Amino acid sequence: MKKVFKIFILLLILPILVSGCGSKNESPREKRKTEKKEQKIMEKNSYPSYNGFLKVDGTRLVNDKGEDFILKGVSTHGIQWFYDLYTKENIMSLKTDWNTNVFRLAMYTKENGYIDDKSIKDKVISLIDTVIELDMYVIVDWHILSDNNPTMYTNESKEFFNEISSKYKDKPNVIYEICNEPNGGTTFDDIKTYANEVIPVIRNNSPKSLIIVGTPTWSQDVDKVEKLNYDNILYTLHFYSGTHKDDLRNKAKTALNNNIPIIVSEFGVSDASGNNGIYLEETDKWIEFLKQNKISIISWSLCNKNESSAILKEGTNILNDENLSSAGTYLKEVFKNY
Ligand code: IDC
Repeated sequence: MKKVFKIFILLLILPILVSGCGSKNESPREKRKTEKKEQKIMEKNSYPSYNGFLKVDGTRLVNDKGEDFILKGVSTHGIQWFYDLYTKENIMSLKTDWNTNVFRLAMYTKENGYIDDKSIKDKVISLIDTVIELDMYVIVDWHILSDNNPTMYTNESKEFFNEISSKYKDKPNVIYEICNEPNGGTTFDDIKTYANEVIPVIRNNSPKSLIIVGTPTWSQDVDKVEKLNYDNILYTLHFYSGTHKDDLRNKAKTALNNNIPIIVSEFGVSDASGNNGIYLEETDKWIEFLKQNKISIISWSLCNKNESSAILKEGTNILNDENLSSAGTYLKEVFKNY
């Protein structure tokens, strides 16, 4: 009887003894539990409802509590071509399965984009609403490309951003990218002229908003940036790993040394055409460099076009593992570990 009682007591206190040691010497099960808990907190902490309006502090991106913050996510292809793919379900998969916290809306200005067809604005607004509902950040990208100099459509840009920033003035989710990729000889002075017109319009409506500014040579010359006279501005660097390597990373290093806050609001695992490759070893080098410097990253692109930077296989529509292209499979892992 006595022996049975002793065993009973031992069984009772054993878990306490084990868990007591746990803090220093956790069992694998306990460890998994703690990790899961930490993961949950991290996930919760990744979204706008926790982080609020993002801010720039030196070269750091921080949340409204001053804690380091990294945006990571995927860009649409041209909304004029692939709008039907950007369903709530697909964007939700990017959040829950891909571990991303931002979705970028590439609103082309030309190539049947906004300048040619203003009705695309309604699609952009509907997408912004969906992304906000999912508690993610959303980048509204004025996607200049064949119209190489942003000063070409300054008035249209002011009108567009005035409407969007007044509609979403209280929403920390919405981030403004005012000129995707200046090119064709556009200088930083041109960009400055344009930015000095557009930024005050946005800030007049939404003073705390985060704004991304493109840089010369398809958003590569971050080394040529002179800071604008506004708070909370990020300057963007775009790379495609098959084309842009050490030389461009060196520009990024120069920018950081010059105290210029940068973001990679577009990158591809293909070459600069959006096709060929894919170039995973080169992308790995980029990702390691960017991760070390806590730089935000957004990949090109969620579409099912027959080009190697596309995340979905041609002919598929639903963002699940089965439908991922090689680029998609690779990028999903990048985001999960970033
Ligand atoms: C590419 C698309 C391609 C499309 C082309 C022109 O992948 O399908 O035909 O635009 O519209 C960028 C641009 C981005 C480009 C991408 C790849 O921001 O619009 O998309 N790229 O060329 N800058 C460097 C590369």
